[in-house]
Amino acid sequence: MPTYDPNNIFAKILRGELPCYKVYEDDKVFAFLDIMPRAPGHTLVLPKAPARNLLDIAPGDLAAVAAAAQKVAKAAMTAFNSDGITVQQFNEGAGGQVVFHLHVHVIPRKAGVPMKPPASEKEKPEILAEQAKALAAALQSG
Ligand code: DGP
Repeated sequence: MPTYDPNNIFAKILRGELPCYKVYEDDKVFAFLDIMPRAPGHTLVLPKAPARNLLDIAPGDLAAVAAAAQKVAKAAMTAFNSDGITVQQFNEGAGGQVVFHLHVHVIPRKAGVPMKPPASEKEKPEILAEQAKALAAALQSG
């Protein structure tokens, strides 16, 4: 199995070396918007601890990520008036993983609206900023 690369793009975001549209943080987990969303409000939920994917993450960190993904999903139902939520998580290149720090995709869905293809289009910064604000507010009040 390949080892964790501390210079992956999400590790840089976690260290504050690159910007992000943050929506949630606790002692074990960090969540921010995907800049190439498959649907409005598409959020990535990450462990703060270094983990490449499902195959090497410590069970306690995985549990914390799952609990945070549930919080984000519930908040997204309110913030985006969603009809449902799609959760995805990819492992290794063969499994569809592109960035090698474990992340869970939480994707708000509207009935009848298909998801965009993965990483197809960058969202405008002002829209991401607005969505992050709405989601963070729903998380705080929920
Ligand atoms: P995957 O590793 O296949 O689960 O997908 C990686 C996702 O990360 C993809 O949906 C696009 C997103 N992404 C790529 N680069 C960046 C970035 O610099 N910032 C943010 N917020 N998202 C990114």
